[in-house]
Amino acid sequence: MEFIKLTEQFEKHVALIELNRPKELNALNLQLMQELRDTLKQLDNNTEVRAIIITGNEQAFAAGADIKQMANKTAIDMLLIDQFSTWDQIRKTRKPIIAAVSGFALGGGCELAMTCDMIIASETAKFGQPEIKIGVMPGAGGTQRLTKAIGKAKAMELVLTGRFLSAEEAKSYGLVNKVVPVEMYMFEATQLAKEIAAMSPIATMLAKEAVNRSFETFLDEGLHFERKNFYLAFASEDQKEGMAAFVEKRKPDFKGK
Ligand code: DAK
Repeated sequence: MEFIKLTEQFEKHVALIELNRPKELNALNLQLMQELRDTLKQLDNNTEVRAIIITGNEQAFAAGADIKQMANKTAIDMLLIDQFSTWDQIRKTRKPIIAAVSGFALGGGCELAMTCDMIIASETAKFGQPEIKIGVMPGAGGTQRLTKAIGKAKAMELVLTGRFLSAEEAKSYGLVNKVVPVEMYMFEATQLAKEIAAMSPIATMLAKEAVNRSFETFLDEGLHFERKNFYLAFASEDQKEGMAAFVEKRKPDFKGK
């Protein structure tokens, strides 16, 4: 892999993916996105991995899709490349993904962070959908996810002006989980990943799926879906272990079975 650095055992049950095109501020070209998709698929199938962190570097999480690669494409080129199937695969990752964001998270970079399940940001993080400034609009979920995360008025402002949100603003609007000094964001993301990785991976997977459902459906269907996953959790050994451990006043040892 050229543009993705993978550390499969970054911490116990935690994998780290680093976007690695630093000179281009991690602009997301097609190859990088395919490598990211394949890596996430591999980690999703690896039972040792229970949580995933995606990060860039201090300067940039990702400054968007690669404008130079897109500049001369026609609508039919875009249709045939079918980047959406790559993005859909990322969205379908069943294990929890934490975005550790420092510096620019713009356009596709912001959309990628929002496709993750949680965002830990450094104080230097800047979020935005500046596509309007180059004559297009968000294409990987930005108009939908940003609006759901921060509300219509603010999302409309960002999408129509291309303005950036500072990390603190992003936190005040509920886009990010936590903002910390730049030297702490990887530590915080790792702590969160470790905490999640200590839970039953089966319950985690079912719960992630159910929370995501709330974005995709009406309440009645969402509640129905949640109920099915709740029952399903009772088919796992982890449920027996978790509840037995509570009763016996000890720490549970989840096996992912
Ligand atoms: N693409 C290609 N190269 C980029 C880039 C990008 N998005 N962003 C930065 N770079 C490159 C710059 O060209 C420069 O390269 P050299 O000129 O040195 O060769 C290098 O990174 C450093 O950038 P700057 O010199 O510009 O650095 P500054 O600190 O002055 O400015 C900046 C940083 C982030 C404000 C600026 O680089 C900037 O405005 N970048 C573009 C931000 C942007 O417009 N992003 C949105 C792109 S459109 C889809 C999925 C996704 C998308 C579309 C469809 N499908 C599933 C169909 C997404 C679209 C987008 O993201």
